[in-house]
Amino acid sequence: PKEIFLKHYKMPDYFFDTVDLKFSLGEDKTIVCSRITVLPRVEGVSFPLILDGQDLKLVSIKLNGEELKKEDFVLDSRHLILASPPTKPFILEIVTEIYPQNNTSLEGLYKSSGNFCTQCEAEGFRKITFYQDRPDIMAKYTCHVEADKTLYPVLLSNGNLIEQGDLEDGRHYALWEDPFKKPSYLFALVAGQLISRDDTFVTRSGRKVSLRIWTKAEDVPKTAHAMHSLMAAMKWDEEVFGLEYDLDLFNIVAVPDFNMGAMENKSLNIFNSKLVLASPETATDADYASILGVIGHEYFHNWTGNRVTCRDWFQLSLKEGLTVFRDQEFSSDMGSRTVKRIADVSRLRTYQFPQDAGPMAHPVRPHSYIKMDNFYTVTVYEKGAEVVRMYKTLLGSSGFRKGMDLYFKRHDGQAVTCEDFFAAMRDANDADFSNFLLWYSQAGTPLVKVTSSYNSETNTYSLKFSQQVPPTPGQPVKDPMFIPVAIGLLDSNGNDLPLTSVFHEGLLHSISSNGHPVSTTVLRVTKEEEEFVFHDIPHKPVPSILRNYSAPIRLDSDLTDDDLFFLLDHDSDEFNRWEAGQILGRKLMLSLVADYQQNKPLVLNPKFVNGMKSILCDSSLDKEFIAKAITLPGEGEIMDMMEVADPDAVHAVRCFIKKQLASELRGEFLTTVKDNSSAEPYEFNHHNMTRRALKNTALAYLASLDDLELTKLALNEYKSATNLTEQFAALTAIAQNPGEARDSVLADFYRKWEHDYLVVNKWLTLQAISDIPGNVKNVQRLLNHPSFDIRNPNKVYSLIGGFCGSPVNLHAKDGSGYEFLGDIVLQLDKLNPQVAARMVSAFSRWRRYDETRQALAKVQLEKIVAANGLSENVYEIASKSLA
Ligand code: B3K
Ligand code: ZN
Repeated sequence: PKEIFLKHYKMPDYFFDTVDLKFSLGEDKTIVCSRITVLPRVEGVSFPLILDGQDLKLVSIKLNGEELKKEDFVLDSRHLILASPPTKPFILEIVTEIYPQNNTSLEGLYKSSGNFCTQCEAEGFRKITFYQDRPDIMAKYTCHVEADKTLYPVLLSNGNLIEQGDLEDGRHYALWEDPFKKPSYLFALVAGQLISRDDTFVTRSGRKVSLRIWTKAEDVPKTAHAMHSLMAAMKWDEEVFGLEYDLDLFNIVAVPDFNMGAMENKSLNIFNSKLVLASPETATDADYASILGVIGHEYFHNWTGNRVTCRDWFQLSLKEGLTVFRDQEFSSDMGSRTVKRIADVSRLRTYQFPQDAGPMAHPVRPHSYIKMDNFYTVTVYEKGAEVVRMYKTLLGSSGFRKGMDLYFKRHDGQAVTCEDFFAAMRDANDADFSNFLLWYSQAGTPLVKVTSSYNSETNTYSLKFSQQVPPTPGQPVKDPMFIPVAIGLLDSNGNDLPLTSVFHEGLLHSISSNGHPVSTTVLRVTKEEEEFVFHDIPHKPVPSILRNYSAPIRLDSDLTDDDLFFLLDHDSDEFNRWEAGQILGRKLMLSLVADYQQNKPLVLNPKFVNGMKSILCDSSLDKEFIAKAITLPGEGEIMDMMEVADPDAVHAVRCFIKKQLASELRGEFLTTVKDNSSAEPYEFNHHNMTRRALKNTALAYLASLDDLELTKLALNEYKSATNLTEQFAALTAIAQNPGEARDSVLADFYRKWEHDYLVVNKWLTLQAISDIPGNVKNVQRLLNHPSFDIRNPNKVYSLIGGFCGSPVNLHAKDGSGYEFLGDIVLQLDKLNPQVAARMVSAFSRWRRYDETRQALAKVQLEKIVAANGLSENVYEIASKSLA
């Protein structure tokens, strides 16, 4: 396999101006004709024209109308090369044959439950026709689609429908024209039996946009929330960024077979149906929230990604980091900002930190890849979004907006780089960003240590920072980064102290806004070691550091437990209140893990119980915030902090604390469940959602006690629930404990929802992720369950992905989890390399475990790498994991 490097980027020698595509869709083959106007970059000089192509049967190729003969071009398994094409503009016409009905990779043109659909990002267009399949080739497309009218009554592609009609033999056609230049990865085609929910959005400049969400007929009622989300997103982008939609039609199609969440093809978004379909009975609050966020995300790409796209795939975060940031902000504005921030930071910690500390660690802008699909990662997306957020933290809302405006002014219609975004932010604000660009090129999570001291004679308070960026593959030594640290200081009553000035590098800087002191200031930490001294601080404060998580770092401070309990109670920055609880939770869990490993009895610190109790009973707090604040840090997070990760100890300790809290706060939890029950019909709004979140968290605590009365309570909740959020939470609560209640309620749930594959997938996950010892056997059995299908990515993510989410069983000491995963990865790889690669990633941190586990995991990785015909996708991850 060949590695591709950012530093080898070269401008293309030929540009494509217009592309006219013609698809004749059929049951045993599809014929694709493409007619491209090619413009040499430098006229008069001849270079070879290299077209990408994969799994294509070439039927014919013509240049300026003349059929080319075998000796006029070179064809290998990945390319079609014209050695010396004309040095003036010319027309290339290529006819290929493809077989979508056999395409299990779900990349290129394929079939999903009888319908045709496409997925071209990153490099799937080359599975449709020969093309320069790279994002800096931007062309205007037309697309003519013809197919059997009965089987495929709906024919969709990008842009505007300009013609349609009937043909002979029961066939019909549609001709689409997209007026905007686009890279091939944004091309889309859908054909099939689909019905749409229609609505209209009028943009603020008065353009009437038809909105259509397509799905199979019986699911149309479940698209109301998606439509509502789309309209909210369109409005929000106008209000917050001044960005309007630019065509008269916007289509979304929901398909059941899709490798990822969704795809932002110009004016024809294609979605995994689990991110479109929702009804109170079949989707949870979490599903409703994801749908809102992802519909927003794909819509926002119309500007950040489509109108301004990436020069090359290394720049992926240019569109993804920015668009994730935009969808995070959108969701924050639609719900609770703090809770959304907590959820996003948890996600970063749970998934991105481990990636950044493992063999697949890569910068937000990777330096190289074997298979681009492997770099649609939490680093490029979520850490990338944190990088965008830092610009905003540094520039403020209006400065950030100025930067965005300049970015679009300069680059609309172009394929650009991360530096271009950086330059727009900098130039629009005349900002000094020193070494900020390192965020794009250095991998690893910076570790920042802070020590504090108070001087009562001078009334000064000093914070000393030191930073270190850990080595990552290919980057043994790092430079210090530019880290914005938002700070507040609390007085002894827990109020924010006014901040007036700070002494730094020999200068006293005043900090104020319009002449008034502020309660939060952003320090710019740029050196390995650095001190900031606050003046006019009348007594020793408690510092609130990294407010709202102002930079994607690990923070290590000298705050005492008392300080942390104080912050948990008082910090005006709600994010840091949650964070204080989490730091306490992490410390507690780590010390109990040590006790457990030394066979000491486990005892829970009463202060922690009290802290949790006061949060739980604080009626002034947002209920979802309470639910988050009383949830312990995840097992992975704790394992990450250990020298040698010990899944059994961490799991035992987390269960112990959970049960201990449940039994000590039993009365409070029972009241919480009672007070937050409601018989009102389901509504997805903040008030009801937070109520359900808190109730469900309390119920999970209670049911962990495995006591008859509480199981009955949960069973009653299960039976009386009128929506999936509460029903599934009750099921999950009951399923914690093996036994009769669990078995019968799981069986009941399946009987009830057998007909709804999205609900059944949750049922699969719930069983797969179970910590019941030896659960690998159940998962193996479920592989043969009628509801499972290894060709459907959602089912694989539910069952196999679910199993990987259970550390005790994946890392079972007898190696059974590893062996199971190793076998299934090889089986998947033959069908769908992208999905297989996602699953093999669960092995990547094998070196974090003890020697016995390491040896067992290594055997599986070696088995995988040695397999015949292994895909590049899986090879890249498995071989890098072994390196
Ligand atoms: N841009 C797509 C992801 C494509 C993944 C290709 N393997 C969805 C998104 O991020 O919006
Ligand atoms: Zn995206």
